[in-house]
Amino acid sequence: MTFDSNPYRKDFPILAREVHGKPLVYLDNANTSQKPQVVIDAVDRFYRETNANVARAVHSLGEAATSAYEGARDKLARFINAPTRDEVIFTSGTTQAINTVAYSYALPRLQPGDEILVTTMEHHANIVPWQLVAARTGAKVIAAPITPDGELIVEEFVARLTPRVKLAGVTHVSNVLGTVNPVRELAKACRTRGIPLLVDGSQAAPHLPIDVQALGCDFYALTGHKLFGPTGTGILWARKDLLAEMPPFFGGGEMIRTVSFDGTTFADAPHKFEAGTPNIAGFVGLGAAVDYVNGVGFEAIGARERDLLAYATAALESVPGLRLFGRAKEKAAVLSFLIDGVHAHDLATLLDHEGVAVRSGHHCAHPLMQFYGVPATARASLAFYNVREEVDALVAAIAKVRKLLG
Ligand code: 7TS
Repeated sequence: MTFDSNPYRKDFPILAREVHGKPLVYLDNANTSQKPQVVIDAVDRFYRETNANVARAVHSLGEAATSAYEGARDKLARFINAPTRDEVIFTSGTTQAINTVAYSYALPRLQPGDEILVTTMEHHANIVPWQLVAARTGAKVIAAPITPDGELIVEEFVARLTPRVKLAGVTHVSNVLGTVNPVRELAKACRTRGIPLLVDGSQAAPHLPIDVQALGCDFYALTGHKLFGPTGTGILWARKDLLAEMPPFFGGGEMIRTVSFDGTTFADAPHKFEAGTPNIAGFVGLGAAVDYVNGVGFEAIGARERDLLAYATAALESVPGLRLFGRAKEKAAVLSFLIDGVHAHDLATLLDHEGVAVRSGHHCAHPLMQFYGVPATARASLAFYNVREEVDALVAAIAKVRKLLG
């Protein structure tokens, strides 16, 4: 299969490989995306030419490594339009970012009876950290409902923003439904009530331009490995005044000002939240990924993904017995579905034999599966490097599976 209609495919070496003797059709981008050669090269070059620890050695390599690492922070700050680079904390991913807010911001503030408001469509990463700190404080986690089409019911979210709510969290884009939530509107409602809003941007960053100032949120978390960068990278952005009030979550080297047995004083953000040796090469790679994405541009990414979403939606709807989950008006190219009489895991396994990679399971969204009354779905999640021919391959592989099992 050649996919010459998409000039970006050649930037991603893995897309040229085969699986089970068939061309790879990689439709599991919401899980992790593939890496362009420029990212692979940046990591490789770092280890071959620059490797040293950061923020401590005065020798040449130490300085070069520090400037590459801090340079990545500048790139990420611009990528999300953060007011200052010091508001960008490097984490291992969204999960660590949200846990940092849970333990450093929420835990010291929560009282019995307080609430943390999220939505039914959250990933477990935006549910479980809140439950852990709620269990320690007597607070509780509540959820705003969604429609059967998979849209957040905004009035219901706003109605739950009572004085008991000490923090709200919402996913920017649902990893199961593709729904793009109206974050600006939610942030405005939160702000007028003095409630900080955390946005889980894991699934938004690869698809949409992000401007944390325009969104008006207080915390924004994202994952680097879904943004064409290395695994083990991510960021937490938070407003400077909030970071200043937050005690560190992890203690150790590189996050202190002075240490004695009488007491320790801490560095300012972001270093206060970056104890120990970070994933230096990973962040250098993430900086290269951001450069790459900026080079492609969100206009081109959006245009390709809109075309793919419309094409894939029509193609899947034509499959007899297929149920599609998530029909939001504002939607990213994520398609969850089930086929009558076929378990999602069996479907994903059989699709793999045709070279088609999709995820099956609960997608770390048990409450959403409970809402739809299903244990699992199959999910095709697309990136700008996918092409219509791959959607055709998915549909052809599904037809083969139906014939086999029907
Ligand atoms: N939030 C959302 C909305 C996600 O989709 C994911 C990962 C995470 C948080 C966690 O990110 P991490 O990098 O810290 O692990 N989502 C998925 C998925 O949809 N399929 O596999 C992982």
